Amino acid sequence: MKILETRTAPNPRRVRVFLAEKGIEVPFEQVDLMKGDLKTDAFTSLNKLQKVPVLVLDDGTPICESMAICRYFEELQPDPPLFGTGPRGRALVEMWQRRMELGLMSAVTTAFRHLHPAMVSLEVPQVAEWGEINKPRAVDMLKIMDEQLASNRYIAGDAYSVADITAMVSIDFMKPARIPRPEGLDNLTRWYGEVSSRPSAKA
Ligand SMILES: N[C@@H](CCC(=O)N[C@@H](CS)C(=O)NCC(=O)O)C(=O)O
Repeated sequence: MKILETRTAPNPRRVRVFLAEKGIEVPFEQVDLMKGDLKTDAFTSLNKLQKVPVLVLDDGTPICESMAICRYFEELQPDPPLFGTGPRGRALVEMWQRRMELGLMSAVTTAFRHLHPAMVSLEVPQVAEWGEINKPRAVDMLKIMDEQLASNRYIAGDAYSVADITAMVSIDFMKPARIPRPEGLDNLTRWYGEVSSRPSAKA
C-alpha cells in the first residue's frame, strides 16, 4: 500500500492529518504536480482525473478522492472515529464536511488557481474575475463557521472530525491564495488555535 501525493498541495494534507489522528503510517511517494508528473501515462492509469492524492492498495487498486481514502482508513481502524458516531453524529459530520469542502475549500482553491501566477499552466483558462468572486465566498463561510463555533467546540459538534481537518487545511491554504482572514471572528480564532496545536496539524 502507498499514497501518491504532492506534499505542498492541500488535498493530500487532509489525508496526512487524518492518518496522523488515527496513528496510521502509510508510505508516501512524491509526484510533483508542477512538473507534469500527474500527466504521465503511468499516473493517468491510476487516476484519469490526474489529481492527487491516490491511495494504491496492495492488489493495485487505486483509490482517488481524499474523502474516499479517509473513509477506507476509517473502516479499517474505526478509532478514533473521525466521521462521527451514531446516525445523528455521522449525519452532522457529513453535513459540515461537505460544507467545508464545497463551500470553503472549493472557494479558496478556486481563488488560488485562477489568480496565482504559478497556476497559469495548470488552470487553463485562468479567469481572474472568477478567482476574485470566490474570495468573499470563502470569507462568508468563515462567518458561518464562527456562528457554529459559538456553541460548539468543533465544527460538527463536541468531537473533532474530518470536517475540522478540511476546514483547517482550507484556512491554512488561504495564505497562498492571498485571502486575508477577517478580524473579529473570535470563535473561529479559538477553534483554529485549538485544532492547529494538535500534533496532527504538522502532518
Ligand atoms: N476532489 C479531489 C481533489 C483533488 C485535487 O484537486 N488535487 C489537486 C492538489 S490539492 C491536484 O492534484 N491538482 C493537480 C492539477 O490540477 O493538475 C480530492 O478530494 O482528493
